[in-house]
Amino acid sequence: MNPSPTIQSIESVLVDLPTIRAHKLAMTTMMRQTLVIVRLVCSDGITGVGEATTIGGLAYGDQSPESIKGAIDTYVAPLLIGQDATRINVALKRVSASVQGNSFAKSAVEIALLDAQGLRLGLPVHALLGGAVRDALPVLWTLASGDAARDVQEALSLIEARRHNVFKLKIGSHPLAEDIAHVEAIRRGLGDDVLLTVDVNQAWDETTAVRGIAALEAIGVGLIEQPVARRNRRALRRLSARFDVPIMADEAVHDAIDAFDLAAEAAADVYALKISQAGGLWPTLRAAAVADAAGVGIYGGTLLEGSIGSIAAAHVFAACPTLAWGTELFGPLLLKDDIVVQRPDFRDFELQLPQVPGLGVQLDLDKLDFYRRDRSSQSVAVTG
Ligand code: MUC
Ligand code: MG
Repeated sequence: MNPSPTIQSIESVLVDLPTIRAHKLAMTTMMRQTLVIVRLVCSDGITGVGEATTIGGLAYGDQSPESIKGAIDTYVAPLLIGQDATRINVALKRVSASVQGNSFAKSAVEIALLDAQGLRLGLPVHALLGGAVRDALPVLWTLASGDAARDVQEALSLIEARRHNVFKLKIGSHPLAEDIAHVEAIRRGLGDDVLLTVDVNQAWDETTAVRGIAALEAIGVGLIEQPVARRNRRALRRLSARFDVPIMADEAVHDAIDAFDLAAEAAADVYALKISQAGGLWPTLRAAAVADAAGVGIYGGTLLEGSIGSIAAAHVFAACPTLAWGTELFGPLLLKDDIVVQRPDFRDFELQLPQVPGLGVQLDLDKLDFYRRDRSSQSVAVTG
């Protein structure tokens, strides 16, 4: 019998891609997205790819693209070189024993290991996770240009193109009355039949949230995401108890332990699960299992990953037994260009799950070369 393949090298590359338009969130406005791309080479000649992203450097969370790359290069990779590439649980346990936190770095490497293992066994990544229970995933679109009229036009053309029919609005950066007027204008423009959700990205205090959610409920908004600070679980619980409209935890729920703690307090009706906040695909499944056990709805969240990260997320959300609230895995569509050979397939309001071995996404090495930050041409490519 052949000896098990080992991990030979792990490379991480920062890639800056321009967005198709400004993307305005409560804490930052994005003009570009940075991907941390991982290439993991094994002794049997197989290379797996992984990815992690965040939003706005350190504006969204406490791990930046640069810190993710630093954690991988300096701490995670040296622990894994020479380890059995097929015993992914052993490899990740070894990392966790010596690396606290850093869920994004762990997730990117776990994705690359699963891609490699899928390629090796001839199985799609979802099959390694127990198998998909759906072959395509509903994907909403975030209207975040900052301009209500432009948002309405954008939504109408996406409905017409059968790409998205549910829309999330980013609010929280303006005075409450302005934000409510913005949501009302979009509701008027799209009519009552289109499901609208809002994401406050932690921007409100509890009293503002009480007024804001009451107004949004009256407008017919279908879901309220992370209205208050991530650590203010008690406020989240009081808001969930007070209002009929479902309240979704996002920044407040990273992993299975958060999922358990929030469920124990009945603090949220829905969880937005994100692969890198959870620490990878298996940790996402573990958080989803807790949500299921607690009767909490699951929503496939994004940190605006590119094609590799979004498809990795698609494999895991396809494998979740329940997914009551669909997904927002539209990250690749927000990017002007890509670094993969074939971009993900979005049609009929859904993202199609690749059914080929591994993730089913192949890096375009020329494009990677062009957009990698450590090339001097990069600064020219993304400015302006
Ligand atoms: C977030 O907080 O949900 C997801 C979609 C989007 O536009 O921003 C992200 C982050
Ligand atoms: Mg959110």
